[in-house]
Amino acid sequence: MRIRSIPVLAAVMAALSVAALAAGMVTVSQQNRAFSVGGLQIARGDTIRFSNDDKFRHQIYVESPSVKFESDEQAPGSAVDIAFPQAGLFQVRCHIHPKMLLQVDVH
Ligand SMILES: [Cu+2]
Repeated sequence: MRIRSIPVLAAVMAALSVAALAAGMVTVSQQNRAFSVGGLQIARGDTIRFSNDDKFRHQIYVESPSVKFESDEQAPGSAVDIAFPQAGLFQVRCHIHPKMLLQVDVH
């Protein structure tokens, strides 16, 4: 019993550390010239990964006093990560497609 429980415990510990690493990363798809969601709530320090699932380029940015981010032109199939270290409301937009808007509420 004791011998058999050790691998189980190790598996649980490994699963927990994977979950801890995964926490703090949210993926948003860019498809059909839009973000897959219009708004997101995340925790301070979280990162959003923007995955370009379109057949053309995007170029996203955030402009606020506490978070300034400008991506390079983002080729189809590529991803861009934006970290949000400060609480507040932020807007992610795209230079190429002005109608693209993601509201991010960091708390
Ligand atoms: Cu775009």
